Amino acid sequence: MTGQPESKVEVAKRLGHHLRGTIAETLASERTHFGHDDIALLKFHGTYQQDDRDARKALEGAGLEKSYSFMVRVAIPAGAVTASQYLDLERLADGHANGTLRVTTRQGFQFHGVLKGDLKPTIAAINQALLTTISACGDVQRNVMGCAAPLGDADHAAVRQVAEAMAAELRPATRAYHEIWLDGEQQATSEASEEPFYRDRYLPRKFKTAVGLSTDNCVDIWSQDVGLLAIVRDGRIQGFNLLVGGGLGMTHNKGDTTARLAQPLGFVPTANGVEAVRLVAEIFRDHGNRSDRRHARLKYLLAEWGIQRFREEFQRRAAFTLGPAVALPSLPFHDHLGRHRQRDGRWFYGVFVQSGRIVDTGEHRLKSALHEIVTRLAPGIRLTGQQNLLLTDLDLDGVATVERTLQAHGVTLPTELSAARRFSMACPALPTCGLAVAESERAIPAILDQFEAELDGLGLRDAPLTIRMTGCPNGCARPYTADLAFVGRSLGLYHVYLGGGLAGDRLADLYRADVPVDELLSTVRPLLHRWAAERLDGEGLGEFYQRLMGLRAVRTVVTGRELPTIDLVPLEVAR
Ligand code: SRM
Ligand code: SF4
Repeated sequence: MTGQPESKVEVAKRLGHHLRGTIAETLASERTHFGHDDIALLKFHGTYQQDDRDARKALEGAGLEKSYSFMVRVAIPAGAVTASQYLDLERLADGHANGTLRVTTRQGFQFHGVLKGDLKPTIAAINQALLTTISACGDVQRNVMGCAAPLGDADHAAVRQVAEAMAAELRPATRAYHEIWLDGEQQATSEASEEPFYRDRYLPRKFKTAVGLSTDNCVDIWSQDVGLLAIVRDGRIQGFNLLVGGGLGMTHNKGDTTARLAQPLGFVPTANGVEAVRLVAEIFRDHGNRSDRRHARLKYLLAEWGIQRFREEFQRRAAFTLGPAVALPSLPFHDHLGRHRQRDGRWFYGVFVQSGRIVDTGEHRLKSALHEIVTRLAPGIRLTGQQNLLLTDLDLDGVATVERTLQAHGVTLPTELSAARRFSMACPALPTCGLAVAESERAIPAILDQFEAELDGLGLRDAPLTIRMTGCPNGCARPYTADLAFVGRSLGLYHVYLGGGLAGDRLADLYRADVPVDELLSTVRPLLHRWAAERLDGEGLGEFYQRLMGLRAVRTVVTGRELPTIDLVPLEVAR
C-alpha cells in the first residue's frame, strides 16, 4: 500500500462489475472500437484493441478514424493443442484475422487484425474448440509455461500436470466471460461468490508463472514473477525450488524501472507446489502497488520488502514449512528442435518458426506445410517458449514426411539453421503493437542475414548465440536474458544489450545506446572477432563477454595481457 490514489485501471476494474464494464453494449453497437475502461477490461478476456500503425499517420492527416482491429490471445498451459484444435485455429486465422497465427514467447497463440464485428465469433469459436482466451492478458495469472517436450518421462509429465493445475487454480471465476462471448445467461451473484480469489480489483498487474525443470530451462524460469523449479534426481521430482520476483519490463529513461531475475524463496514439497504459487499471488494481491502501474509488478514489492520479509509473510500464510532452496549449477537449456525420440518409442519433431509467425511468404510456405502435415498425420502439437512448434507422437515414416513436406515448402530444417537464427526471437512490434517505438519482427530477418554472414566467415555458425529483438523496452521477447539483444529506442534506433545466454540465468548489460539499425553489426563486430579468436570450448557470446568484463580488473596483474582497444565498458549496467 502506497497511500497514493489508485490508478485509472484500478478504478476501471473496481467499477467494471467483474470484467463486464460496457463490453456487451459496445459489441452490440455500430461502434468500431471501445472506450478506455472497456479496453482495460477486454484484456482480461484475452483481447487487445489495436490500430494499424502503418496507416495511422495518413488516416490522421485525412481526418479519418484510426484503422481499429483486435489482437486475440489464446492461453494454452504448457502449450499443448491437438491437431484438430490447430486446424480450427488456422481456419479462424483465415476467416476472421489476418491469415496468420503467431506462436508467442509464452507458448500461446495470437491472432492479429480481428475486426470488432468478428471478435465475438472468434472468441466463441476458440471456446468451441475447447480452448480459451480468458486471462491470456490482464491483471491475473497469465498463461502458465511448462516444458513443451513430450519426452514421456515422469518428470516432464508431472511438470505439465502442475502447469495445468496452476492455470485452473488461478483462472478468473467471473461469469462475465460466458455472458459476453458465449451468450451465457446473466447471473446475480454476490462479490464473494463471483470472484473469491481475485475479488473486485484482481491483481495489481500481470502475474507470470512457469514450471521448470532442473534438467531443462526451456521456460526461462528466472524471468517469471513466480517459478516452480522442479528438482529432478534420477528421473523423479523431489520437490520445487520456489523462485519469486523475476520480470523484464523496463521503461527508457526511468532508472527506477528494472529487469530482475527471480530469487529463490525456498524449497516446497511437490504436493504443495500449486498452493505455494497461490500464496505468492495472494501476497501480491494484498500488498502490490495499485497506484503506479510502472511499479506494480511483484518484483518491485520484493525489492521494497527484501527477500527475508517476503519469506516471513509467505510462511505466516502457509500451512507447510519452506525448506532451504536446493543449490543448483547453471540450468541446461534445450530448444527441442529437430528429431527426438519419445519414451514410448514414438518421435517428435521441433519446427523452427521465425519470430513465431506461421505464414506463407514467397518461397517460404510454413503455413501450408504445417497444414498439410497436420491434416495428413494428425500429430499432437506443442508450442515452445522460444516461439517454435513441436509435432509429436510420430512414427519414423511420419518424421520423414514432416521433413520432406517442410523442404518441399521451402522451410529450412533446424539442422541446417545457423545457431544465431535457430535461437533468435523477436516480438511483433510494428504495425500491430500500440507500444512499439521501433521495428522488430519485420526487421530481424535482414539483421540475422547480416550476422549469419559475419559469423559464417568467423567459423562461428554453430556457436551458441541467442539474438533477440524488441520494438520497445517492455521485453516481450525476453531480450535482457539473451547473449545479444536489440531493444527499440525510436524508429531505426536500438539499445544493444550483451551478456545473457541460453541458460537465462544472467541479465545482459546495456552495451551501446542508440545504435542505428544499419550499424548493429559493426557495433558488435569487434567483439565477435575476439569471441572467434579467444573463446573457450563451447563458450557462448554472453559468457565470453562476461569473462572479458571480469578479466578487465585483473588483466595486467594476472595475465599481463592488455585487452585490445575496443571499448567493452557497459554504458549502464541493467542489474
Ligand atoms: Fe508482452 C505488452 C506482446 C510476452 C512484457 N506484450 C504487450 C502488448 C500486449 C502491447 C500492449 O500492451 O499494448 C504486446 C502485443 C503486441 C502484438 O501486436 O501482438 C505484447 N508479449 C507479447 C508477445 C505476443 C510477444 C511475442 O513475441 O510472443 C508475448 C505474449 C506472451 C503470452 O502468450 O502471454 C509477450 N511480454 C512478454 C514477455 C515475456 C514473457 O512473459 O516471458 C514480457 C517480459 C516479461 C515480463 O512480463 O516482465 C512481456 N508486454 C510486456 C510488458 C512490460 C511489463 C512490465 O512489467 O513493465 C508490456 C507492457 C505493459 O504491460 O504495460 C507488454
Ligand atoms: Fe510491443 Fe514492446 Fe512488447 Fe515488442 S516488446 S510487443 S514493441 S510491447
